[in-house]
Amino acid sequence: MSRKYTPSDIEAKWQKRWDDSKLFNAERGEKGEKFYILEMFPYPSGAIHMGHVRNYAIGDVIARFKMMNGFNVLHPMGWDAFGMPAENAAIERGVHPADWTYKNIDNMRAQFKRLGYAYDWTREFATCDPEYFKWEQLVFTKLVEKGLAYRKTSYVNWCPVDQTVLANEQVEDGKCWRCDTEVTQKEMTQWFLRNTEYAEELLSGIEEHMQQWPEEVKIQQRNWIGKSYGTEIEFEVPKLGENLTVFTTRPDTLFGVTFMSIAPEHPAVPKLCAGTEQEEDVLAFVEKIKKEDKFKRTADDYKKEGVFTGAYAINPATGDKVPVFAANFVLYEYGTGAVMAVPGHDQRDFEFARTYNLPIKIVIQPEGETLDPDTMEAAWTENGLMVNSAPFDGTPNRKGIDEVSAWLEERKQGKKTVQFRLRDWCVSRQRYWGTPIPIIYCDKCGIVPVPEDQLPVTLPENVEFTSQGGSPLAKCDDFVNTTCPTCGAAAKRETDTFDTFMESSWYHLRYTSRNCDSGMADPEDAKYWLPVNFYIGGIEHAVGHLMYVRFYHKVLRDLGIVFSDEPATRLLTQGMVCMETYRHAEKGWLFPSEVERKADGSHVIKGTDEPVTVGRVEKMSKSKRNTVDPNKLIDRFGADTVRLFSLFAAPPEKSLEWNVAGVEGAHRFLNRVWKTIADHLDMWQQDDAGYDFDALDKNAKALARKTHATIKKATDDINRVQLNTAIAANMELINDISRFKPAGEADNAVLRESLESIVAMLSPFAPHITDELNELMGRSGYTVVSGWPTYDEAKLVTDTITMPVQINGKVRENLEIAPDMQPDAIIALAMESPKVQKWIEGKEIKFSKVIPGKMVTLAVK
Ligand code: ANZ
Ligand code: ZN
Repeated sequence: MSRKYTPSDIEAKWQKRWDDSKLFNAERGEKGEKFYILEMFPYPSGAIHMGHVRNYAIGDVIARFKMMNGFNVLHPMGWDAFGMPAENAAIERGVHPADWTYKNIDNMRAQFKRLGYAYDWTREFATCDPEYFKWEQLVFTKLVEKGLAYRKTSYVNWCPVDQTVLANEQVEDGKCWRCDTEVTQKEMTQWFLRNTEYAEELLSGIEEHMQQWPEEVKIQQRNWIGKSYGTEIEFEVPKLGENLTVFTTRPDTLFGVTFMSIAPEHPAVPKLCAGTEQEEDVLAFVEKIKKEDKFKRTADDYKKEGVFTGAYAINPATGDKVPVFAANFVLYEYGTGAVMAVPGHDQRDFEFARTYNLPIKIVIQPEGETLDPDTMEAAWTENGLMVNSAPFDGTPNRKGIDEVSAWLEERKQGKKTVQFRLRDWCVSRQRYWGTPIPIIYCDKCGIVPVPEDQLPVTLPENVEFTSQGGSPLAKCDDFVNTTCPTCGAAAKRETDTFDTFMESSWYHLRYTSRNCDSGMADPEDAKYWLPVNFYIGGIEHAVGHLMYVRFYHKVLRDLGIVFSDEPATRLLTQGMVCMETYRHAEKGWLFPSEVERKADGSHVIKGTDEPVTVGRVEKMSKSKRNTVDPNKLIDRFGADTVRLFSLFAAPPEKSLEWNVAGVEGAHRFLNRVWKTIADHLDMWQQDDAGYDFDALDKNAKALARKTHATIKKATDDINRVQLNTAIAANMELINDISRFKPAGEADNAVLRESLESIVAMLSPFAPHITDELNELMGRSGYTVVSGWPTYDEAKLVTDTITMPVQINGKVRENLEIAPDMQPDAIIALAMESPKVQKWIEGKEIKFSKVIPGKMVTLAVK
């Protein structure tokens, strides 16, 4: 045998064998409990990066570990294939998005295969396959029928660069999640899904079903759903001839209202100012604010501005007449879009009142203090006793919240309600490379969902891609012009496509039933495999994808397509892969491969004296050039090393700092495992003699114990997804193995057990080398099949201690005992020892005592 570990000799060979033997193909109902592990599928950008390697390696370890433990594992992979980069490539390079995408998929699939991930490739699909999105279109038409999908004209987030609408979840700090451009607001007619219908269940599901999700994700989801208990209060507005309703969480402050604020987009605004001298100013202000980003408008440091509308409202509690302002910080979509302003007790109202010289009235008095409206520097937002509030004076304000609500309800001036921050999901996008929205507009019949027998609605091929903006489909007459499915008259197709998050909302379902041609999935498949037992992906999806997929799953449940309440039982959010950054004064960011470290520790551009500054450790990104190409690493070290390093360098949830030394360390470790086994290969030529643990000498016992302790630790660690410490435990084990010098058959058996165990335990992490070693040891089959090693509790007992037995002042025996042995048991053990017996036989025991951890003393006569 070749004594040298050469990954390139073995990795492709094993990948082919796994493929040929369909080792990772899952079948429903095979024996063993089902275990569905899923990692968020990649966008086919063309090349994998270290973030992919790590993410998918984490999932692969869990998948293989579960296979070894007898589970029926489903571990699929596919492609989140629609999206903007394909379309941009078409604009910039003239390649068709489909060609670009499928070519990238081929590249990336090959790269994934090189990493030896245990996927069931028979279940692979790309979301741009018409046989995939066909079912999404069909479900959408059902949602239209059920009223869960609807069309609405509203102000939506608009990215001027990508020339498309964005969902709220896709706006980060007022910027487009893709291109970082400031988002503006645009009035458009769009399709929405009624997420808000499920708000309550999305919230309660967090408590009921998501015990195994990271706290951080749950907090973000709770805030995003934003349930708020409050009261709607009616304010009469004489000028309107009708009421304006406000939503407040603080009815206890009702007597302190000194003005009202209303969202500039509120339809009442033009009526409020009609005919007043302010009319023009108000309408100009409205136009200005409509274009502003809604998210910025809610920020604490956002400058509060407004204009008096010229109209007044009547406070239902006091009868006071208060001015109505259009104010930029009031959002039209939240609550009722109108707010009763209490500057004494709400900070935003306070700032607004100070700016526009509006009165401030104190209605909550802190105990032992008197607030002065003229001099106070901030609103009093804490608790206190109600004052200036007629029937409620002296009531603690917390109690007042309920009492004022009840009082208003009695007077029919208000009612308790619940508000959610969650908004319906805008799913229309003005792009080409997405799922066409299966709707036809007919002058006679109106909105007509495309009937099932005409699905899928596919994308036309010959479309012109320009950077001019506007939906490419709208310019494609062949696509747009069609006939009405209901009346046969000429009609037009919807030209928007779906948000790509629609496709990622049900891919977990499709994997369970990849070839189903009667719907999204065969109900038996969905029943058997779902929910996903273990889901892995980035925390950045906390309120985007991870909300959508939960919502959509519930919708599918209510359509009878899935049978669980939630898509995934357990979620792990993996950390980022980070690396040092390098920068040259003129050339800017440099790739690590362009930089050289000199002996004195300084950095220069390779082969020159030009100094390079080493910057912060940051998430690997193309823009900062702090990336390493996994392919080059695999060429050099093999896939097993790359996998092992990405798992060893940090716990899965934490960010990982990439470094060469770490990769080399992982490689050395695998080499050492290889060499140790290669050195002992003749051992497997003989029968395994086995060993009697109790009869082993001290060294052999220690190694056997170490082996079993390592199995226990690795098992527990992998179950807790502490993959780095599971690897570390095996590194310790190989150290102990190297030091062990077997003498005799029993010792050989101990060593053999250690080596076989280490191969099995490393198998999920480094599957190629372990399958090769397994075969070299003469064991047939694959390590994932031969199973995970088990440990024997009896062999785990921690080291014994030596306990001298003194008889009449002289040490006559040394007992080996467990450190936690009880005194009575120690004395009994001592008495049984032949050496002790010799000295006490026929004598009377006058005295016996155990000095814990030290010795046993006996006095005999
Ligand atoms: C009077 C008041 C007095 C308020 C006070 C607060 C403190 P959450 O917890 O987010 O539900 N509000 C209501 N609708 C709004 C809108 N569309 N845009 C901006 N602000 C709005 O907060 C509810 C509170 O936010 C409401 O209670 C209202 O101000 C404001 F001492 O009403 B409050
Ligand atoms: Zn028609």
